[in-house]
Amino acid sequence: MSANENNESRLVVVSNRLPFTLKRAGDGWRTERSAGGLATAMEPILKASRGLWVGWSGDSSGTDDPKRQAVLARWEERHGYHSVELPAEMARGFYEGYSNQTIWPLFHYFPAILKFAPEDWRAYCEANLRFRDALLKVLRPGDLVWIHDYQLMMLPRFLRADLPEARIGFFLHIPFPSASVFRLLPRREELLQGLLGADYLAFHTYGYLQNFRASTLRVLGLDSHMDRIEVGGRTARLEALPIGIAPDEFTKLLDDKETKRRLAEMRERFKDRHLLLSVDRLDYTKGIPERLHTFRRLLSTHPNLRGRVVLVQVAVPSREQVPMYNRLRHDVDKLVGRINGEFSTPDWTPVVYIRRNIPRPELVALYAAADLAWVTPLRDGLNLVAKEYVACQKDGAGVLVLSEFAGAAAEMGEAFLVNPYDEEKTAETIARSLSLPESERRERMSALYRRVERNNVFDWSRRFVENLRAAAESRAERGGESPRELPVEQFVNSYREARARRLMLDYDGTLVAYANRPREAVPPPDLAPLLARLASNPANVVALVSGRSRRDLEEWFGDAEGLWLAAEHGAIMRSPKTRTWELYRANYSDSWKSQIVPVLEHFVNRTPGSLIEEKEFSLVWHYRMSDPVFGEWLANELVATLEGMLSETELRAYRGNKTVEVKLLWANKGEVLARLARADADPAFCLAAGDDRTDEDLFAQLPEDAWTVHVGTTRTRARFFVPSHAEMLALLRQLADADTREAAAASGASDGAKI
Ligand code: ADQ
Repeated sequence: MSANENNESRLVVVSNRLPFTLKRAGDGWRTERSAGGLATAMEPILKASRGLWVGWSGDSSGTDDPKRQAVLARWEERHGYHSVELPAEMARGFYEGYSNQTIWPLFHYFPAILKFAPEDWRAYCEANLRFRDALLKVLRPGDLVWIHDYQLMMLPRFLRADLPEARIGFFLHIPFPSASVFRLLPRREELLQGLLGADYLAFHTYGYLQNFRASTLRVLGLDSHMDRIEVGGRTARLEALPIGIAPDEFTKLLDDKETKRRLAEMRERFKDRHLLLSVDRLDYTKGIPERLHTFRRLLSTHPNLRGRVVLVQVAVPSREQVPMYNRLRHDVDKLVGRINGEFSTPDWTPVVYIRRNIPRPELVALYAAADLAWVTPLRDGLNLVAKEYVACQKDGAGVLVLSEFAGAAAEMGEAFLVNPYDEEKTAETIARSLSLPESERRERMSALYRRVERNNVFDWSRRFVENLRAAAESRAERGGESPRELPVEQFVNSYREARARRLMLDYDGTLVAYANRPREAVPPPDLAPLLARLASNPANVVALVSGRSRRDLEEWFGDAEGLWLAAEHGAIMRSPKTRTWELYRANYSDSWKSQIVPVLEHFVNRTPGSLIEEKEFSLVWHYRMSDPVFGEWLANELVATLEGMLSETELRAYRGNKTVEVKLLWANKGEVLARLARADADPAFCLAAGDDRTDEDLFAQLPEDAWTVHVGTTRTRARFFVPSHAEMLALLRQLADADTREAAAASGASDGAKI
């Protein structure tokens, strides 16, 4: 796909479910409207755009049935809805499994009911890959891809790997939990990496955005800014953009004949009584049992309200295949029965419970008739019901009681905010708000209405699309800078074809994971033999180029035949021939250390968990074990302090991976390259792999066609990246295996290729 702006650029919406659901009807099929907030919100937008919608039909059976295919073909032709086929078992693990029993409870702060099965995670990834394949079929250059919600968090990365130029935006409809909760998620790293494939990520509130940033820092160690995060050489833009509704769709219905008839009916039915209304998907996050308990308390503590209030609870069944939802359904049935049994009189039933989807005109009539909307989810990404109620109270004096834990609370300040876990205070707030003078209720409601009207869904989608376009354009402008995920096959082939090769490998973070203390990052037992195996091929020059001291390298790799060792970022090197260490500069003195150590000690004293490492040619402040946010902040401060002190010297302070290192200007990995080049002609295949800022010197000095590989997904000059050290090791094994297979040919090669 080309990065060029295309005037024909379309909006391609991707979500788990299409606005239509496929249902069996006898031996044929019928189309139903999908329930839930997303379809309600996006429908008006798609109507207005010439775009496409890619999603699952909700049914996995009978895929060969021509009648079924005909229905899906009609969806495509008439509405631009492209269905993604998911086999039943995959759909179960993906949707009922990882999406709704792992991500959903955890992101809504219910870790105790989280369930995780590794096969569900695999199904989640496979399903996301199916969505990618469906997109690859329909995407045209310049299209804007708008991915929705928690079921598709791996899709941005999967799509980016195939289409590096794709313009990808992601919107999360549910909360992003605080980092301490997010950390509990099995496969948390992968999920964050998945999201970071997008050019633009938006959330309902700043709180969620901040939680996301804190999680990328705590889980992936990635720094970010309020509005962006650098990753894989790209910038992903971040924003808080709460969704709105299409208020006119509700206000227009207020004048509809059917709605008016219903409204008159309800007013008659509930006359002289306060109508309290709740409308929810039947989901444990919506706080329905808690609300019923609170209602019971209200009736117990305010006997004057008995006979004078009615709670209409509308609940649309949802996710009935997930056991937790069935249990909830029984609990709610029982509670409603209990309250009605306890308080009903011959002419008054306190709770009217409607457990089904109700048509829009009926819903609007209810919203208009209600004296109070009781919207108290325990956790909710935003909550559209609160906004729909306000829209239907355009000229009304209704009261909105809203949970603090709904995203909508961040923008609906005139509502009565409550903590749904506090039954007593919530009941008090309800009783008090019902007795407020009408003028105050009207004032609050009209302020809310203006807000709902202004921040409507069209505005929301227009801003999303504009921001996505801008984010993708600025990436395209920076164009060639972006690294791609390493194309493994091409890489291995290029190695096999070359008769002379040079491999320069960093150690920490590149071949092994970081450990809390530097000395703990010992190599796995097969690493030195693997490097020796590669170095034993006469066509290869293999150098370990590390910031480590010579003592560490000697201890771990000293016996690996044929391996070049460069310690302390190249300040000293050991050639495989002489096996002695050579220093770059004569007359080196380390008297500078006595001035720097006290500064670093000052920072160690202020930062629990941090420590100083002393090497021959440098001093390092490590803060991997410290609180990451505090650590980053102090690292910036330390660099700023040192910069002033060192400006007149041949020393500099560098930020590494959870380190600040004071080292000599001339000790850098680029110098190692010069040294190797003196010992050996330029090879046809050149690999440089590294993960932190010191490796960037090396990447910068290599020719265009070198295989510069960054390990991890932070910003880099390298042409390619692999996600972690595990993939890097697997690659080296593949190269060594390729050598073994060509051993016969290699044994005939000239010894001259090797030093
Ligand atoms: P949901 O969890 O589905 O959405 P919500 O925002 O309240 O929650 O939307 C529910 C929608 O379904 C509303 O439009 C409502 O009118 C409709 N609805 C509910 N019960 C109904 C019934 N019985 N009959 C007819 N219609 C009914 C997710 C997130 C939310 C987020 C939205 C949008 O969980 O936090 O606000 O996406 O981003």
